[in-house]
Amino acid sequence: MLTTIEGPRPVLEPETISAAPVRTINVALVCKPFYTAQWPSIQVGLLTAIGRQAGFTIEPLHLNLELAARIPDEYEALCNRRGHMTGEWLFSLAAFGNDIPRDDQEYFRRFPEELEWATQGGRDGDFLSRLRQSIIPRFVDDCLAMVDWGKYDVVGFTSSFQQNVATLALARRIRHDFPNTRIIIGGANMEGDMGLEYARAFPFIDHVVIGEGDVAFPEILRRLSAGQDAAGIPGVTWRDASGVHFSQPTLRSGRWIRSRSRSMTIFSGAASSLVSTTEKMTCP
Ligand code: B12
Repeated sequence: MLTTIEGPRPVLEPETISAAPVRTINVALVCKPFYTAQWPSIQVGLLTAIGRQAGFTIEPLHLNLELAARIPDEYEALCNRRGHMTGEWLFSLAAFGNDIPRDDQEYFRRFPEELEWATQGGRDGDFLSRLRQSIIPRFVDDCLAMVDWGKYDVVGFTSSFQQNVATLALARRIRHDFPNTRIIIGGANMEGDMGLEYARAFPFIDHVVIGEGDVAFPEILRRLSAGQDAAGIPGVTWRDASGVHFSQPTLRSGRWIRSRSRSMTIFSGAASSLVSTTEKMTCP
């Protein structure tokens, strides 16, 4: 089934790209499960390159590979299973602990097709329970321990598909142990109202980037490197005593063109390297 974004996503004017950083800051860009282990995250790769080009120290961390290595026979199947977003549920205890029901049987009772799917694939409910109750909480503990998070001024997470709960699980722990580290989240799961609501629901998220990060991300870093806050950057949420705020980016002029394959529609702006060819594009 093909899915399409309704209407154009916000794109920033290229002129809003700012000058070089004022001081060096260290940044980690993190990819969490359940992102495929078959190819690297294009989001992390792109933003790492953009951030480095702007003069920042960016380290890409594909932590999804760590879980893939622990459950090599099941990992891709879990990435590809949409169903009731069982991948998200598997991280729920690690993310929310005692705030949510610990009992797995209730989930299986409500969503028997998830159990059927596991059984058909040669797994069973016990395996899913073991993942949720022990393998995944230990994986999140290890993610916290295996990286020196204290050396980063900013930790950015990318989240699409079933990466949200894994992202929240680690981000919360990093904020707890390293309160001065800024947490930024972007990606398809943060589009539109979803991004605003995540920012409101989880105070440990400093900024959500809603829409493209090509301009907004280096601008956040530049502000932070100058000792300023990131309030008011178009496409980025920020928080103050009165709550979470967001400034809507303006659309650059351009036009939509339909490709010959008819599988995608491309936004073609006026001769800019920032033109995104992925906007309003369906999944191939
Ligand atoms: C290519 C593509 C695929 C490919 C590859 C996906 C992949 N794993 O990389 C394939 C064909 C495999 C695929 C499959 C599916 N896809 Co698809 N896919 C796309 C597509 C067309 C482009 C994604 C992309 O690579 N963009 C390029 C990157 C660079 O851009 P980006 O992701 O938008 O990232 C930018 C911002 O989000 C932001 N950002 C991202 N991360 C971060 C992090 C930080 C710190 C910051 C500051 C900013 C930031 O900055 C980035 C650069 O500007 C999008 C639609 C679209 N137009 O975006 C759908 C899309 C991602 N797919 C979608 C869906 C639903 C699916 C399927 C479930 C479809 C299906 N029915 O099977 C499957 C799921 C696969 C799975 N394993 O779970 C949805 C995702 C919805 C969601 N909330 O996650 C999208 C958004 C389409 C839609 N509008 O519904 N897909």
